[in-house]
This record gives sequence, C-alpha cells and structure tokens, in this order.
Amino acid sequence: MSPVSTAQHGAVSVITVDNPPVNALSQAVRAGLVSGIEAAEANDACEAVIIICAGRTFIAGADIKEFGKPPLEPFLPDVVARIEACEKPVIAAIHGTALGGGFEVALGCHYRIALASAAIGLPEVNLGLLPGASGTQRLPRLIGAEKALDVMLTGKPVKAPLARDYGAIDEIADGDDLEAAAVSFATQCIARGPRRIRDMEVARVDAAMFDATRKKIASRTRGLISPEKIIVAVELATKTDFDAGCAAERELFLECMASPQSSGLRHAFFAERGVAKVPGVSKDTPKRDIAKLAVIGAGTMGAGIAYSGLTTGLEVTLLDNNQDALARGEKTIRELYAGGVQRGKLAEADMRAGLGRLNTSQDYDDIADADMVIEAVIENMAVKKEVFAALDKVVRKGAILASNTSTLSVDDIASATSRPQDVIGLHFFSPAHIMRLLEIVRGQETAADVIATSIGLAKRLGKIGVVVGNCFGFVGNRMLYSYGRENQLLLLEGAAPEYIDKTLYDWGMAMGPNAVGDLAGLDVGYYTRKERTDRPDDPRFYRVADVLVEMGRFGQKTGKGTYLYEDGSRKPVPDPEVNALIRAEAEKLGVEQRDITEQEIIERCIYGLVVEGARILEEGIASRSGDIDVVWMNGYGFPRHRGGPMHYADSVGLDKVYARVCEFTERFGSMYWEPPALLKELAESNRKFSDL
Ligand code: 3H9
Repeated sequence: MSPVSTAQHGAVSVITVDNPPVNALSQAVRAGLVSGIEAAEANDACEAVIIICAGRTFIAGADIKEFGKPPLEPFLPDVVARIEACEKPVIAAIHGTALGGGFEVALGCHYRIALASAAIGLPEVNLGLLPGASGTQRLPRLIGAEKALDVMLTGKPVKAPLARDYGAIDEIADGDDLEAAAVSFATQCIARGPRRIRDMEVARVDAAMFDATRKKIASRTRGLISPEKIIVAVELATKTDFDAGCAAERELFLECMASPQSSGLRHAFFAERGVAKVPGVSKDTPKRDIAKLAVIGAGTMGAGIAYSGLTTGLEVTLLDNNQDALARGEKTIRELYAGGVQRGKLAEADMRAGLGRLNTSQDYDDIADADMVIEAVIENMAVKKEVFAALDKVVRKGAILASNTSTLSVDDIASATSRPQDVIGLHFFSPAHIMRLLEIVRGQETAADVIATSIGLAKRLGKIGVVVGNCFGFVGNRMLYSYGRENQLLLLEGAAPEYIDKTLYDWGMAMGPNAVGDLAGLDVGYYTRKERTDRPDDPRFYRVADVLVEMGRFGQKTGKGTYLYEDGSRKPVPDPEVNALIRAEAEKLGVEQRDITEQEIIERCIYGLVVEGARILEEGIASRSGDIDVVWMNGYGFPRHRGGPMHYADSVGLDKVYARVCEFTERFGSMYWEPPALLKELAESNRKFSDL
C-alpha cells in the first residue's frame, strides 16, 4: 500500500503522507507525492491541494537510510519542482517538524500553514550535507540570504511563530485541527492562485555578509566541508538564475554526499539512536519511579549531578560528611542556577523552584526514602565500599544505588551491599550538567529494570545513555588509557607535547591529549593508575605524567603541568623545563629520541583506541561498535565527522588498519600492539566493525 493517499474535501484535495515513524521521503513517498499532484491537477473538482502528514510529524527529511545506496527515481528535487509547477495552489500543512527535504517539499508548495507548536528547519549540515532539493535556492528567495544562511548553518529548527515572522510560514493555524485550518486557508489561496518561490527575487544583500559569516562560523565548523558549500550555494542564489543555482546546488550536494565526513556524521546519527537497543532490556521492561534523588559527595561532580537532577524536577538531597564541602557544593549549585538565569537559559521562577527542591545533609538517615542514590566520592575502592555498605543499611529496599565511578569495578562495589541487583554504575562526565554522555555500567547482577530506569534517567537529564559492561575503565576510560599511553610514549620518543597536541587537534580532536591532561588534572590519572591492579610491567608506562605529578605539576590548577599557565590563564605555554625533563627520562629509560611524523602520531594514538575498542567488542563490554563511537564522540572530543574511532577504522579499511597494527607489533612489541583476534578476522574476511 502506498504511504501517500488522497481524499477530497469539497474543492480541496488533501494528500496525506503516512510513513512512520517520521514520514521520511522514501522512494514510495516521493512517487506518491508526484502521483497525488498529477491526480489533483487532472481532477476538475479540485481547486487547491493540501499536503499534510499523519502521525507525529510533517516529513522530517529525506530517508537517511537510502543515502549511500544507488538513488531511485523520482529524485527529490524533481518532486519538489513538480509540486511547485502544479497549476492549482498547493498548501503545506505542517505539524511536528518539517525538516530537510521535508521543509524543501513545503517550500515547493505555494503556501505554508503550521500549528503554533510546529517547527521548520534545514538540519542537513548536521549530516555533512547541504539542502539538496533546492532549499539553498528557495529559502533565500523567501526570507533573505542572511536568515536563510543562519537556518542552514546552525541546522537548528525554527519554531513556527518565528518562522512566520521570517516569512517562511504564511499562517499559524488557530487551535489544533490543522487539516480543518488548512482547508479553510485553502479558500484564500484559491483566490490568490499559485505563488512560486522560484519566480521571486532574492532581496539585495551586502556581499561582505558572506565573508563575515565565514569568519563567524570558522571555529565552530573547524574541519567541516559542508558549511562552506552552503555559503557558496546561497551566494549563488543571490547572483544567478534559479535553475543555474539549483544545478550548482546539486553538484555541491553530491560532493558532500560522497564525502567521508557525511558518512561519519550519518553514522553518528544512527549510532546515537542505536544505543537505545540494549540486550536484555526491551521497551516493555518496567521502570522504577524516580522522584527523590540523593547524591553522595558534594565535590564538583556531585554538585553537577545534583544540579542536573534539580533542573529536571527531581527532589535532591546532597550529602557529604564534611560541612565545608557541603557548603561549597551548595554554593556551586546556586552559582550554576544564577549563571543559567543570567544567560537567559532559565527563568527565575525555575531557579527558585529548583533550589526549593534541594536539601543538604550530613546524615545518611535523611536519605532513607530516596528512590535513587548516586555516589560521587573519590575514586577509591575502600571509600566507595564504605559508602555502599552505609547505604545498604539505611536506604529503603527497591532504591537504585548508583556509583559515579569512572574506572572501578561495579561488581566489587556491589559486593559491599546485600542487594547487588540494585547497584549500577552511572559514569557522568565533567562538567556533569553539560556533557551529554552517561556511561551506564551494568554489573553482573544488575536487574533489567534498574538498567531501564537508568536509561530513562539519562533521557530525562538530556543525556545519551550508553549501556556498557563492567571492566576497569569501562569503554571510555579503558580506551583512554591506550590513547594516553601512546601519547606518553611518543613524548619519550621525542615528539614535543605541543607537536602531538597540534597534530591531533588539526586531525579533529577537540583538544590535544596533553592539554586535556592539564585541564582534567594530571593528579587524577595518577591516583587512578595507583588503583590499577593490572598495571603493565613497563617503566615507560605514563612515566612523564607520573614524574610531573610527583613534582607537584598537576596541570592548570597548579599553574604548571605538561605546559605552563601564566597568571591564571588557561592558555598552555610550552615549557622548556618539561622538554628537558622528558629528554632526561628518555635517557634514563634507554628510549632513543627521533623525528616522528604527524602520520605516526595519528596512527599510534587512534589505532591504539581501535585495538582497545576491538578487545572491548570481543569481551562483550560494548554491545556494538556504534556504542563505542557514541562514547568517544560525546565524552572525549572525538571528531563527529569521523564517526568515532571504530567507524573511522571501518572507513580506512580494517585490512589497512590490521596491517599497520602488525607493523607496530614488529616495531614496538606485542605488549600493547598484539592484534585482537576480532580485528584480524574482520580484516581477513573484508568486513567492518559495523557488520557485527
Ligand atoms: C535531507 O533531507 C536531504 C535533502 O535536503 C536532499 C535530498 C536530496 N530518515 O530521532 P528519533 C528514524 S537530509 C530515516 O529517535 P525523535 C530514526 O533513526 C535529512 N530515518 O525521534 C529512529 O529510528 P529507530 C534531513 C529517520 O522524535 C526514528 O526515526 N532531516 C529519519 O526524537 C525516530 O527518530 C534530518 O536530518 C530520516 N530522515 O526526533 C532530520 N529521521 O526508531 C533527522 C528519523 O529505528 N531526524 N529517523 O531508531 C531528526 O532530527 C529526528 O529524528 C526528529 C524526531 C526530530 C525528526
């Protein structure tokens, strides 16, 4: 059955698209739209046409699942052109989100009416693309080049009332009955006749605006190709006729579509939605009610978690046995709220209500009725066990007991309680109220409803929850060890910190590893390494970092780490003293210093991640390679346009990655570079991690 149907309402033909979940423009929808328009045109009783959608939204775009496959006719630009060419007025009736190709369909229509709750947008940039069905040529004609650029370069949806102010929507429907409002609006449109955007002139624009835009977005779009192509296409809309503009847009679109960047970003899109599919946990798994949250430990992390909980309406008790720490934690929460209000992100009333839900305490008895407890004390097993033993005694049965550990065994922590089924790891990333990632660590005995509830909590907090298995460092920090290890070895082998950092930053990482270490505090890693029972027998292992910490150089917080920080500045300045120290350490350890290429830095650090990621997959710590990618893109500054380390390896070709890893085994020994059996197997059978 076609996902597109037509019904007649008096003089108005109503074409309805019904292609759940988001009415994406599959081939059948495209063909159905063309047939619907042709039938309406041939129908003498029809004087106007409405395109409307069933379900939760107007068309949310081209069908991304079809991308990368041979294109099927009719092509979307032709569908949009066919709608616009209709001799009878065509009206788009929009609810939910009209996005990408969906909004381009609406731009092909002669008029647009929307529910006040609807939004329009051209988010193609988020997929490494540009609007490819004449959006770059039509939207500037409708709302001017500057606003059109803003819509396309941010990729953010624009709410219907603002879109009407821009001129992108003609009418906001009264009430919720969109179809009735559209039918009534159609009578006005019949009187006005078709109004085609292709025939409109683009309002004059100062040519300098394009370069100003380039400068404005430069740092935000570092390394990306599609934003520049969007600017080029919109600039063309102001200079050439409509058809030439569309032809140029098509070429730019196809270039983007063929780029590894778009493939990486499309992978990111699906991988982030894929994390919701968790083995052993289905949509029907019951969830426990969470209204009262207790957070143990009022440090930066605890305060950030408490604040996140408050902003989503939870009642939160922040508990710390140290009164000063508790006061500091409360102050942090108040400052976070005040900052939100100052930046216009929060209403004062929300701040008051949030702070009204905050309690502080030094007494475990005060959290006896909590629905969930999140422990955020120092990363030390003995201390954590003490906390969990105390929780076990006091907190009501059925409450979820979570640890914000970033590395330690959730099973060991659970063993301090009589209810391991209620214990789970919730690894927040710092700053907890900003970072999107939440690693949800299932222990051996964690109950399915505890996992389901934690996934629900992540959503409620606006985070992406990735469920992972229990091992030292889980997915993220376990892999970080390999990445950091290679950075540290490269330092000893003669690559300067600033050289390594610049190489990886230019490759796309949000920051270089040495700058990150100084930001996070080198002491943090130092103490975590001390907790490791499986520390490799290698005197070079994190040698430079250890020596720096033992000298009191913790990073930004002490004004000195791998770099120097002058007068409280956050700008890393290379320190000749550190370079000399590294040379001396290399000599002591018998490591020969040499010239190291950028390619070697990238391959050793990134393939270090890939090798560890492959082991993680082998051990079942991650359910699929996409989960690992989501962790690294959202928690560790891995460039989204490279799709995460595992997708990146897939895109390079696992045969090539494997060959390089084998070379590293030869050169650097098997302690770190023994190729995982899974990598070998996939490389030899010409498969990818994403095929698993
Ligand atoms: C484009 O249009 C190019 C054109 O300019 C030119 C072409 C020539 N296709 O996000 P959700 C699936 S580029 C296929 O969880 P929400 C999604 O994978 C496109 N599938 O729901 C998920 O599947 P599953 C421009 C899609 O309510 C399910 O729908 N458009 C598509 O949180 C639910 O998704 C965009 O970039 C799609 N286009 O959010 C819009 N979209 O259940 C992308 C969604 O199996 N989409 N799915 O995991 C979105 O931003 C959000 O999905 C939306 C709904 C806001 C619509």
